[in-house]
Amino acid sequence: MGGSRDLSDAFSGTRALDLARTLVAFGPRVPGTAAHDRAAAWIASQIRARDARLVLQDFTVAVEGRKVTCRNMTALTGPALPPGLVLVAHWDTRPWSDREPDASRRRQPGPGANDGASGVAVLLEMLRLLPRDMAIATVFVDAEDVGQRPEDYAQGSRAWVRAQRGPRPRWALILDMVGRTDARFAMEAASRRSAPWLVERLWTAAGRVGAGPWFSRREGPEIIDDHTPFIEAGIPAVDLVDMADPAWHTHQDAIDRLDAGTMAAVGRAVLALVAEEAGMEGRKYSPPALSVGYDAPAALSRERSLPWP
Ligand code: 1BN
Ligand code: ZN
Repeated sequence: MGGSRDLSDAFSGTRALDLARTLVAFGPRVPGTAAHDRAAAWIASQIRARDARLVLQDFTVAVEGRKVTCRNMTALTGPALPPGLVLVAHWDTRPWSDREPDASRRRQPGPGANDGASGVAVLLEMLRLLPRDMAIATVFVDAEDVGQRPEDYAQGSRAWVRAQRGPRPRWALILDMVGRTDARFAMEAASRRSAPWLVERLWTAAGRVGAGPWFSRREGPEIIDDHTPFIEAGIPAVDLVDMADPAWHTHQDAIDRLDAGTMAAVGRAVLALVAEEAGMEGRKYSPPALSVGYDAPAALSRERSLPWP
């Protein structure tokens, strides 16, 4: 996309949606299943294709009394320094569909399209574009959603934070459930307490790139999610999360409910924030030349029909 006006403008919502479709097609990414392992291998290959340095972290969690192996995958870009910025999405799928209206299906996992795949897809599309002159960790965490009790949630991000050495990152931004048609992001309460300045900067950046309609000024409730371990470790962290998805933890959380426009709004808002950090706001932008050819999917020609200014 040589013709981009600036960094955020280079983000393609259709590419992100295609990435989410590929990920969801592996089947529910429940730790301990073959679909989970195949999805991990695909995410790792996507990270490598964007010329990032891949760091794997394996750990075990207990799901219904069974020990299963989980895997965090970190994509490091920019200089070999401790990352100043951390971008996070969970890639696993909840083993159960607790909120499914049909009680007979509650013990089976749902597709995890918005819950899991949407954040991964937005981060993978961003990873192609991130400026390579800043040390950034883009982290695909596992085992966010194996919880029954509060302390069982966010185990992957807990393991990731625990393994960090060296200076603390400036901030972390978590993307969770960021792809639904009609998504409206409220300001999650723990994020506002942890980093009100970062919430403000992200919401302002969203307004600048035309993503304002997706970002509500309403204060949402506090939740436990992947921002929790960061905040507990003293790292300012914000969870951009759609807490009002009616398909959440049901079998309806499927790919057909995701929307390229929402994903573009999120990707562009976050990239505008990153551009601000990198002091490249408003500058004309060329994406990094990747050594592995990034396939330009047919999707790009469809991009023009996106409902986007
Ligand atoms: C996110 C995805 N979460 C679970 N699956 C955490 C969460 C908790 C999200 C409460 C919304 C409300
Ligand atoms: Zn969930």
